Amino acid sequence: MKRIITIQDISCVGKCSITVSLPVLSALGVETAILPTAVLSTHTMFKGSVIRNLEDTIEPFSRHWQDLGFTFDAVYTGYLASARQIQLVKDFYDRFGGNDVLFFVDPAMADSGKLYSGFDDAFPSVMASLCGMADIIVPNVTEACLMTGTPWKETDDRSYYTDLLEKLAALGTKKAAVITGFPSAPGKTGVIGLDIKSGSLIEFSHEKLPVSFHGTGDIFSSVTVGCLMRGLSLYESLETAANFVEASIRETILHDPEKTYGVDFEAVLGILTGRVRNISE
Ligand code: PXL
Repeated sequence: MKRIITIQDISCVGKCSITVSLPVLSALGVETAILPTAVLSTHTMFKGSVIRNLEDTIEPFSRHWQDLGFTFDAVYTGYLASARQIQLVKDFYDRFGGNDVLFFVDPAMADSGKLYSGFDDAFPSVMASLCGMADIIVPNVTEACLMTGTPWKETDDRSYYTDLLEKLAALGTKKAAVITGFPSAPGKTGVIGLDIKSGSLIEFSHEKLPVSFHGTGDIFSSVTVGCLMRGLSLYESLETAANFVEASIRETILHDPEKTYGVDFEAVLGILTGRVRNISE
């Protein structure tokens, strides 16, 4: 069984980061170790979240694991709260990274043209330097703009997104840059990505549902990493992730949902176990 490590926060209530990554990756049959960077009473979209920073554990925990000889097939990072945490993640990758270790970075820090609360304007360039070390990065459009110094706009001009992909590749990312929330056509949303070695584009879209929920980016990334670990291609992994997020949203809107709380992905986890059964047969 593949063993990966995910480095992000634990938001105790409000479904995102580690509390969604673990069930999703387990459903995909991937062992997931965790390195929590902070514990929060809720994620930061709720007012007044109480935060306990855990970044001082990153170095001693990783030294312990190194002494025990542990290895990981992938290092997957999500929400990181400070420039110091990013530096500590780079140090972690220096210890545990390597050619056979997938380094997957979701630069979760912004959406709809704005940084999440708690980040300053200098943060995206530090996140960009982490993306430059990664194999695969999955920013949304806002994050891609912030990391490349591109003015954010809502447009369906395809060349805006292909230019963004070129600029993301120039950060140094090794295998693929993928932009989520790509408005491929009116009423559609999707993914556009660049396979950096071959220069080919990966693209697909599906119906844009009229609501958006917190935490779906974390679910998308977790499914993608899990599918990659199970041997699916990047295209198949991204498509499985997008379909799973869409199914989670469809399930959620049946019950008069609270958007900040997150989606009812638990109800559709069977899609992932079914997908894995298909791969193994
Ligand atoms: O889903 C991204 C995320 C993760 N963790 C925390 C957050 C956010 C987005 O706001 O606040 C703590």
